[in-house]
Amino acid sequence: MLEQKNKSFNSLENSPEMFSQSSLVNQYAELGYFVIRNYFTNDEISALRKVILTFHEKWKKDNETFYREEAFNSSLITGSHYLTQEERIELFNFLSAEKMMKIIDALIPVDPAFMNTQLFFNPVNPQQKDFWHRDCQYDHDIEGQKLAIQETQVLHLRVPLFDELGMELVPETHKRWDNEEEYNVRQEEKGRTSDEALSTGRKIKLSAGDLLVFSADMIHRGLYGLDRLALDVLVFDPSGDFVDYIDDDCLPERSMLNKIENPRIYINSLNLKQM
Ligand SMILES: O=C(O)CCC(=O)C(=O)O
Repeated sequence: MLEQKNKSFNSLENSPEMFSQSSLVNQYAELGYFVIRNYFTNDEISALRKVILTFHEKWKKDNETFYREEAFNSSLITGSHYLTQEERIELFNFLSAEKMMKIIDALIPVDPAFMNTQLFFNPVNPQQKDFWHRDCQYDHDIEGQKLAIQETQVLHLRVPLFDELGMELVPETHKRWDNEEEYNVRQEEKGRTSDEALSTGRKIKLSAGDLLVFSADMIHRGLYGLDRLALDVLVFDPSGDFVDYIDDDCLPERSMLNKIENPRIYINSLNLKQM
């Protein structure tokens, strides 16, 4: 199934029956993202939705003011605070299933490591606007951001649990710096604001069951609307210095590893933490 050639490189619309790993790698290298439509079955998404909604309801109660006033995501979903051991194992199994590893291994062939999970939803406050950013801008000054996009590799794998407006991405910015319009909007310079439209943006509508893979450091924004609830898993190339981003509590305990079918990605993270 994977060996069949992708019908059109530029369409970026891959179906589970019609993609090859090498075409996905090429699409990612060229543009910084790709989508596989209907990658997950209804049963897989229903089971995942159940665990994630359990997390989300408890998280919202526990973070009521933050949720009401400014939140648009939560993180640390695999941690022990809101989910039982069984629920966590189910989630660990989904995130490291062969289906996911096929994609992750194609893009990060040597020892890919699990970093974190995030859950994106609509802000309660309608004044909050979706905003352009590169993930690395929260850790680096401008020169550091320029280096980050050349040197490091963090993948977002987005699994929408409901149909959503999706993401808007600026193709190729995983490997190139901002043009003037992008820079002024993203950095809110020269009177521009980060929620303004970018002429280079490409909207990617997503449905439950799709998988969107994109580079964390490309220019992107989530599009608020519909009933969005999207689970993102972040995975990194161990040659980058990201070990401090891993929360111990979000990794499986050693005793859980034998209940996870394919625990390699977590073992890689545990090994990095011990170095
Ligand atoms: O969906 C969103 O609101 C933002 C998503 C995002 O920025 C990310 O996944 O890094």
